[in-house]
Amino acid sequence: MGKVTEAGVTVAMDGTSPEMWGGRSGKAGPVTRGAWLQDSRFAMFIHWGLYAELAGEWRGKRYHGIAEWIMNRAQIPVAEYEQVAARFNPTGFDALAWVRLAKAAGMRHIMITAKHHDGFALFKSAVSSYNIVEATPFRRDPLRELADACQAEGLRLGFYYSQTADWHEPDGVGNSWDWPAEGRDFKRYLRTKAMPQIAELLTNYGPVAGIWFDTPGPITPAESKELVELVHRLQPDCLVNSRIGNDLGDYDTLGDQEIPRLPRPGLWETPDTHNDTWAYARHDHNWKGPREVAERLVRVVSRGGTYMLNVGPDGSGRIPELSARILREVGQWVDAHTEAIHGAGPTPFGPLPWGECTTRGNRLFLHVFQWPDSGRLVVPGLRSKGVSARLAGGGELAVQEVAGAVVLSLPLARPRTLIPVITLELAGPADASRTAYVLNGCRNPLEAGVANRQHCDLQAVSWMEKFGDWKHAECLGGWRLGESVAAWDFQTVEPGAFVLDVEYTCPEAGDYSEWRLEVGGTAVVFPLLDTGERARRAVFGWGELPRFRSYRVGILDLPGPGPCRLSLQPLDAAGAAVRITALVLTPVV
Ligand code: FHN
Repeated sequence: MGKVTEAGVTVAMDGTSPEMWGGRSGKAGPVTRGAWLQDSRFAMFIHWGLYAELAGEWRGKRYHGIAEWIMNRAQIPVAEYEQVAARFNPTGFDALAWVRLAKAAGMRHIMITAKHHDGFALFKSAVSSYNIVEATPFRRDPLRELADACQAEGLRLGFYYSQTADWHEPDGVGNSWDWPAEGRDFKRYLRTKAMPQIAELLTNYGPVAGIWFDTPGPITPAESKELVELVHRLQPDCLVNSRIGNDLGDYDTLGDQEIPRLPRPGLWETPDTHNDTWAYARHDHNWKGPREVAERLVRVVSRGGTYMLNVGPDGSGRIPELSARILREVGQWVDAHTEAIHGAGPTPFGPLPWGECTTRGNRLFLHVFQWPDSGRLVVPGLRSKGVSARLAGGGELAVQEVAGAVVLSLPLARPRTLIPVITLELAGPADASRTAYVLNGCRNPLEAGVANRQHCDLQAVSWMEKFGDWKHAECLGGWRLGESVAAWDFQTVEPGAFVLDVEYTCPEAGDYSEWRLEVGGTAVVFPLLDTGERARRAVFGWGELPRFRSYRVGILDLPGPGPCRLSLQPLDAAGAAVRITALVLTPVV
């Protein structure tokens, strides 16, 4: 279903490859439009439409993965899918309740699917009668009600619009089960449906925060540009995301669930699912709990982005209670730490083994994911003098300045909160280095992306497990016998004994490859076993299935304090098949 371009890159039009997310707007310079996105930092994404009524099931069969794709996955003919509209009557829909939930979660804007790939408009449209007001017994316009509720509660509202895929229209992209692709006139689709409907959204609902385009597929640069111009002509302040395609847009939408390892300049966001689907699926209970949500929010903000977390209301119009309860709990934490989230800036540090850092002026907010049981928190790489520290909900903390680090004395008991936050007040801008540290008292991942590489590659691996539930990892691969070496340079603040685990994925071809690791003058040789990775999955035929596991190498002594180097190389040709995502050093207890 994908298309191979001249460059030999697969451009997916079917949602089964990460290339479907289009280019990046590449705008890293001064923000000209949408500075509010940086203040917002936390948003609610809503996927809601006819697919919510189906809840991930069609004719008694469950479709695991992203439920808004059910029309495509079950190849439901248009005429039959239209019948779902005839019974869609979500009388439990309460716009104010959704908006208040977003607000209670600490979210500052909402982005909702006005029209997803199934072509059904969740708003009153003069362009197509295939809309919620005309085609369903519900007859209400949820976008109108949401716009009013957002206005009343002071939240911004934007609209998702699938500009390329439209499975309801012969001229839209993606429906190969009702019509052959030959004869498709995509330009006609743009002129007669997409553009007029986008114009309706920008004319009938007051100020629109953004039009969120998706899966650009074969849209041409001229077509993308025309859509951007349409949006800005009708509402000059309305943001367009980079999934308009062809490296356009006002800001970057990263891949689904993609959180970058490093701070990233410019305006950008990470869209994330709360469970493993965007739309409601009756069988998906895999919610991220409050701490996981809060940690993912903090990770995104600490890289300089905005976290857009999705909810999938059900066919009655209600947001699943468990999802709502978790969001409310996150909101209580966000409310207590608004300065560390809304409008907060990125970390000045390299990887922090125990958590993340966000900033505001001369204040650093340390988000301690792993509370050290030693009662000492080392803030590596902080050279600023005259630092004072306060634990939220606690009091002043004793601060010791040591060479190249600051050490805080903590209470032994972890505060009872989702993430304990410590505020550091500095006399001026942070004087910090991005050097990596391995610390006693916490788990220290040495990630692939941080390694110095000789003759091996850093590969971005993206895959899905059920369907559309994207996962991402950076891996060291392309190992060559006798040539490749990866080395991690880091500092220690004291000597220590650590268990070393390798996190990796490996197909049968790499089974029992031998590896050599050297640190502090000691060499260790060990095998890596195959992890059951499959190059292509037998069942669906879409993409590879890496299977990461942890392999325990043994216990190592690290010298300290001072610089340290850990290097790794394959000892046989089978190592070529292995992809390593991190070495993890955990203190021996
Ligand atoms: O295919 C869509 C998918 O259904 C969902 O809307 C996500 C949200 O980012 N976007 C596409 C896949 O990335």
